[in-house]
This record gives sequence, C-alpha cells and structure tokens, in this order.
Amino acid sequence: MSSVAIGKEKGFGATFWDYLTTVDHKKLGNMYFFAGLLFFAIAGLEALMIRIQLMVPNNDFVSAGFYNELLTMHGTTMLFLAAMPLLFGFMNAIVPLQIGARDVAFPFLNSLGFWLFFLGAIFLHLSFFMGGAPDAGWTSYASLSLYSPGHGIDFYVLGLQISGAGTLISGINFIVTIVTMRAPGMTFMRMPLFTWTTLITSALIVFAFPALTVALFFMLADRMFGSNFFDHTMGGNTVIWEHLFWIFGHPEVYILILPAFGLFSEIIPVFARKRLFGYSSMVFATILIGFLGFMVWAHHMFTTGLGPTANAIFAVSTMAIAVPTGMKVFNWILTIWGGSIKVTVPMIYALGFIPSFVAGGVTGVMQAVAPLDYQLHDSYFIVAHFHYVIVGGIILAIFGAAHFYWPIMFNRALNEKLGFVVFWLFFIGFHMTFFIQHFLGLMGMPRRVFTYQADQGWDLFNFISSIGALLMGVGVILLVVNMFLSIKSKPLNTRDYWNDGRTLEWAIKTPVPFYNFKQTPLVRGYDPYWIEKSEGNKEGMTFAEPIGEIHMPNGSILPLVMSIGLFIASFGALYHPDGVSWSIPVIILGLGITVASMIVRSFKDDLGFHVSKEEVIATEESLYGKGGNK
Ligand code: HEM
Ligand SMILES: [Cu+2]
Repeated sequence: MSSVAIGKEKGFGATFWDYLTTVDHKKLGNMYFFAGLLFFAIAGLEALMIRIQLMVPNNDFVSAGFYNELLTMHGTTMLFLAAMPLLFGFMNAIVPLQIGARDVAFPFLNSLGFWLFFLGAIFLHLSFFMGGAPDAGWTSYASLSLYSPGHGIDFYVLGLQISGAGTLISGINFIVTIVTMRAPGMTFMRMPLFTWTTLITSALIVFAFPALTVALFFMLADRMFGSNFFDHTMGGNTVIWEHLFWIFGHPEVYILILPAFGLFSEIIPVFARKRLFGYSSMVFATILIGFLGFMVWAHHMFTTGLGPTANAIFAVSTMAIAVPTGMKVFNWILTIWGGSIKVTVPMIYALGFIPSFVAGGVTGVMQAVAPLDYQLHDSYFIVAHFHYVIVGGIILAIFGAAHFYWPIMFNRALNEKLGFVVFWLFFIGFHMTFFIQHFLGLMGMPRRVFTYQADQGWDLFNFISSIGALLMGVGVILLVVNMFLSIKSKPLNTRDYWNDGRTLEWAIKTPVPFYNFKQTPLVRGYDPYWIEKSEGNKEGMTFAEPIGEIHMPNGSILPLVMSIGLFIASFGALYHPDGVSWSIPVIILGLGITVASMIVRSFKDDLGFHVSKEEVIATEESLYGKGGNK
C-alpha cells in the first residue's frame, strides 16, 4: 500500500507532490475549489475596475481598449474559470460520498480534466502580458472578434478549447460515476438532489460543449488559416457564430444554476429539519429544465432579424422554463414552511437566494417577450438580469455551500459570526450594485460602454452601483480571510457537523479516509443517514459488506504532463500565422509530449493498489483513535 494512505489524510496535510499527482476526488475537489476561487478573485477585481471606471461620467481610470479587455475577461473568467470550477469542487468533493462510492468512475481522467481546465485558464490569462487580452465580449461575436487585431482572440479560442476539453471529460466522468457507482439500494429515486442536478448538468455539458468546440475551431480556422465561415465579405455568415455560441451559451447558464439549485436542496432540509418537499417533482423539474434549456438559445438573438415566427417560438419556449423553475421555488418554500428553522450561515444564504433569484427569473420572463426585448436588448437591464440570476443564484449557493461543506472538505469549520458579516456585506452590496442597473437600462444606458456623458440621469445610479460593488469586494475579502483562519482552527474530527445531516456524506466521520467508506453502505431509503439516525444506529450506516480488502487507484503525474503538452503546442499554433520559424517545432514538441504520455499511460500496467483489512482498521484507528469511525 502506498505511503499516501495512513495518517496523511488530514485535510490540508498532503504534500505539493501529492496534489500534482493525485487522482483522489476529494483532493481534486479542493483543488477545483481553490483554483475557482483564485479566478473568482481575478474576475472580481476586473468587475471592480469596471465599476470604478463607470462610477462617474467621462472617467479615464482605464482606456476604452483596456475596458473592453476587462469586460471580456471578467465575463469569460467568471463563467468558465470561476463559477464552473467552484461548482466542480463541490461535485467532486461530495457526490461520490452522497452515492456511497469510493471515488469517481475514471480517477485518472478526473485529474486530466482538472489540469486541462487549469492550464487552459493560465493560457488565457497570459494574454494580458503577451500583447493584450481578448476584447470582443465574452460572447466574442464574429462581426467583432474576427477582425480584432493582435492575438487576444486567439488566446480566447485556444484557452477555452483546452479548458473546455477538461469540462467535457468531467461531464462524462460524472455521468458514468452516478449511473454505475451507486451503493446497493441507492436507486435513482433515492439519490440526493445535488447528485441529480450533477447528473443532469453533466448531460448538458456533453450536449452543449461540442457546439462551442466546433464554433471555436471555425473561428480559429477563419483567423489563422483564412477560411470564411463567419466572414460575410467572403460569403460566410456572422450569425452562424451567434447560433453556435448560444446553442452552447444558454445551456451553459443551466450547467451553472442546476448544481446551485442542488446545493440549496441539500442545505434547506437540514436547517428546516424537514424532508425536502416534493422530491419527485424536484427531480422531474430538474430534468425538464435541462431539456427545455436546449430550446431557447435564440432569445439572445431576437434583434438579429430571425423573423416573427422564430421569435415567437423562442419566446414561448423561454417562458415555459419558468414553470419547472417555479416548481422548485415553491418546493423550497414549502420545505421551510412548518419546519423548525435553524438560521445558520448556509441557511441565511438560502433565505437570501430565494427572493433574489426569483427577481432575476421574473426579469428573464419579461425579456422573453420579444417586442419588449427590442427595447431592453444590450442595455443595463440585461446586465442587471443576468447578474441577479448568476450572483443571486450561483454565487450565493457557492458561498453558502462553502460554509455547509467546509467540515467535510477540510475537517474544519468556517467562523459563523464572520460568516454572517460576509453575508450581509455581500447581499446588501449585490442588491445595491445590480437592482439600480435595471433602471439604468430602462433609461437607455447601453452595456459595454466604457464611459458616458454627464447629466443623462445615469450619474447617481452608476455611483450607487459602484459603491455596492465595493461592498461586495469587502465581503469577498472577509470570506477569504475566514477560509484562511480555518486552516489554523482546531480539526473537527466529527460526524454530522450540523447535527441534522440526512444524506450519506454526513454519515462519515471527518477527516474522510482516502477510501471514503471502510465498508460499502446499504441504502435503505431516501435520506439514508436520517433513516439510520432515527433508528438509533450509532454507526450511521448499515453496511452492504463485511470489512475487507479495498482496491484504490494510484496517483500519476501523467495527466499534468499531457496537459502541459497541449499548453506548449498552443503557443506554436498561436504564433504560426505570424510566420515565426519556431512555431512548427513548438507544436510538434507539445503534441509529442502529450502523445508520448498517452502511450506511457496505455502501456503502463497500473492496476492501482490494495488496502488490506488490517490496513483499513489501522487507518481508521490512526484517524479516529481506538474503536475507529463509531
Ligand atoms: C461579484 C460582483 C460582480 C460585479 C460587480 C460585476 C459587474 C459587471 C458589470 C458592471 C458588467 C457590465 C460591463 C459592461 O457591459 O460594460 C458585467 C458584465 C458581465 N458579468 Fe459581471 N459582475 C460581477 C459578478 C459576476 C459573476 C459572478 C458572473 C458570472 C459567474 C458575471 C458575469 C458577467 C458576464 C458574462 C458579463 C458580460 C460581459 C460581456 O458583456 O461580455 N459577473 N459584470
Ligand atoms: Cu439565454
């Protein structure tokens, strides 16, 4: 058995090499979380710079060109490199525990998915230091991005291709994990909602990301090899980019919001101390949202001239999504209704989420009315809308879930008092920043402008909006302080930290051993841990097998090496059109490294390692003392 096992599983205790070679879903979950947090901080800083620039009219805090780069990188980073990895952090850390598994189906691929995401993100951010970041908006419409000078857009195309491949791999991994690795008795209609939303989200990833991959390849070919997919002067069609982008782009927002919904469906029953209301309808609503999410993309293109018939169809399909979403909102409210509410930090995020998200959802239905959208399109009303659903939905879920799952992920707790301070700073700041933007939009302020003339009625509202953004910034800084303070805090070494856990992840004593469960649990119903607790079962679990030998995968450096190869090759591709002599050798070197490590992997007879019964007992005692995980 490798030395990684006994005694090293103490939250932050692993070595740097362990993190470079790990295939353990728990460690990868923590890595996704902190990498996502890093890019959230960077994109948050970009948002603050945007708001400082717009704080007063005719401002020159940043130039027009740099503003376009800030705006583009803020949106792109927040969606692809912050919100998604943060959610992948929770999916990796929690879903295998929720279904009673020892890891995901493809641990090696899981590591590859992480490193492709991370190196793709680094590649994109190097653009700031190598001639300028992409500047055509996160949507990178071809009518602008095709002709954008410099390599900014090429960094966007190649960076998102690499990180997108990582996301696709993760999506496939979670589908196979959830379908094939559930513990005995964990039928689909006994799965926790976070597992369900992870499954549907992964299916959306598998169907949506290929559209983006194809669009990015067309953009690459047009910019680097002179093809004309989107160049209308050469017979191409710039609207095709918009269709391809939004066939991916709208499902992308559900790829983000569904796991957030899932997190709140875990948090609310625990602190209402009541079973989730309408479980089956919640599952049905999740599937329906996922399905309808693919039928609405052209609501981003009502003003593109698709014609009244197409607009009407997409208007109706967009409004239809409000029905299953509304079902979820009522189920959360009815779960709280009549419950004995414990207002902890995770719960106050849930209580803040419901009205905030509904406000964002309602303006979404307004914009679905195509004639009204002619008025609102590309105005600050739109900016306000999507920040209400994104920040009011996804970010509040991520912050609440950080408090909720920190005990399981790091065997420590975040400070509750500081947690409430962060919530109110961020919550008040959020509404101050974006509520007023609805009115800026109704008063005609367009989005994506780096400044504006004075005395158009926009001055005060922009000032208030910027103050709100600063408040959010202070809130996020204090949240990060809380996280780092927890490192120094006393390890919890406990089970069911919130005392009212209902699902399997709360049945394991922290720190969670590298093999998760010493014996595979037997699931006897929905909310399995709650069932065991209510029957007074001290172990917290009924086991499907006696204690015995466990098989686990070995770590490997190869996923990182494979990703580094693609990272290197991308530089060659990026500068090839400039006619530099070193581009082809660099492409060959990079692809060579990737292919070579794939060959090494396929020939290396790595069947993992065995953990004997004695070693399992020894690990339990080393983690929890005599008597182990009781
Ligand atoms: C945390 C505080 C945030 C602030 C203060 C903020 C502020 C802004 C502002 C002012 C704009 C509009 C700029 C313009 O049109 O000229 C913008 C655009 C955008 N934001 Fe945020 N934002 C925040 C968080 C987020 C989050 C969490 C996400 C997504 C996860 C996000 C995604 C976007 C996107 C996609 C755009 C559109 C960019 C474009 O037009 O290409 N923002 N943000
Ligand atoms: Cu949409």
